[in-house]
Amino acid sequence: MNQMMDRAFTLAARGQGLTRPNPMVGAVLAKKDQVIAEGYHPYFGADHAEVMALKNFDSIPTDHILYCTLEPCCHEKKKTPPCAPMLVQKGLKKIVIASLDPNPLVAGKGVQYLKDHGVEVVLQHCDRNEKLNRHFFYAMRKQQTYFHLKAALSLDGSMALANGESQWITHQQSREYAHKLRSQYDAIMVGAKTVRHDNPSLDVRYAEIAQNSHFRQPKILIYGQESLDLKLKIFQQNLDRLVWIGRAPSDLPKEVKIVNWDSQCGETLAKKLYQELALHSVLVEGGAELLSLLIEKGVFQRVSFFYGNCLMGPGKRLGGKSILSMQQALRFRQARWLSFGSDAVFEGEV
Ligand code: AOF
Ligand code: ZN
Repeated sequence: MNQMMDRAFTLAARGQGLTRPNPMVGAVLAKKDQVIAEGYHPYFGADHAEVMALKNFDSIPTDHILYCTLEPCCHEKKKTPPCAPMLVQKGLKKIVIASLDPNPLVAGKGVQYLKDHGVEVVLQHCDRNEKLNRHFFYAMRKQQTYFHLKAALSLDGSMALANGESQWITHQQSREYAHKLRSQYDAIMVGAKTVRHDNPSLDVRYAEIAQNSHFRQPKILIYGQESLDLKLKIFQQNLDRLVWIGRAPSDLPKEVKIVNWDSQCGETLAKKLYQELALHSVLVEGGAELLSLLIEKGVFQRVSFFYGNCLMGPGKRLGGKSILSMQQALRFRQARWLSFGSDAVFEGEV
């Protein structure tokens, strides 16, 4: 990859966890192999990468090229003014982009606008965007929410003891990694039984990003139908963050939003969450019943299985579809193992 585009991606990644559900975008203005100015989209609602990079320029010299990791936007009626007209107005002559913007409101129209106004546009396709902005690309293309399943398991494959106890299977170090993961998702989803049993806070605490004033805690989605004690931790914070999925118990505080969804109905949860809550990404953290339901229905794009250094005997396990031959066993793409002390984490994509 061109070194300017490489730099633009490095800058883009600084917005990780802060721009969601917007994509991370970086931009570099260069004169031959010299960087003249740089910018990135720092957080949701803030200026776009191109605006940040060019804020000190009233007009751009004709021998300067802008490298941008994403096609400049051209649509209106949104948080910030569109970038493509600004680039034309400042006299940009050439831009190199790494991907078209999959947002249907842009999707090539930004490039067309630039070309129509005499700007040379080079599309230097780069897979890095697919990884960096995997949630945004998936949600925009499929118009549905990206699901990442996360489970903590013992070495012998239990997620909890028969009595529901599961604290703790993994150690602090891998829990820090889990919090970093949480920070990258629009929402964290759990089953109501898990909330009742574990009384989790479901926020990002053990990660530096939580100190950033622009960081917004992910929403909390609770799936199930059983009544929960209102003294539980999730009810002791901003109730705007809570969404109940499924048939809500009658004593739920009225501030909690409800999304009616029945696992037996044809409509997929991924479409429903996208349409009703505009969520691009959800990290599902358990318990075994909810994870098994989503595995059975094939509602997942990525998994993280955290293995703790313990044997727990026959307890609560993951279900899913019965597999009749090893040929049908699901194997993951981009598989990798991470290790945190004596814990190991498997990650892969469907
Ligand atoms: C760009 N440069 O740095 C980003 C872009 O609500 P807004 O104004 O922030 O616009 C969000 C949309 O703009 C987002 O859905 C995506 O299509 C595009 N993001 N575009 O030219 C940027 N972050
Ligand atoms: Zn823009």
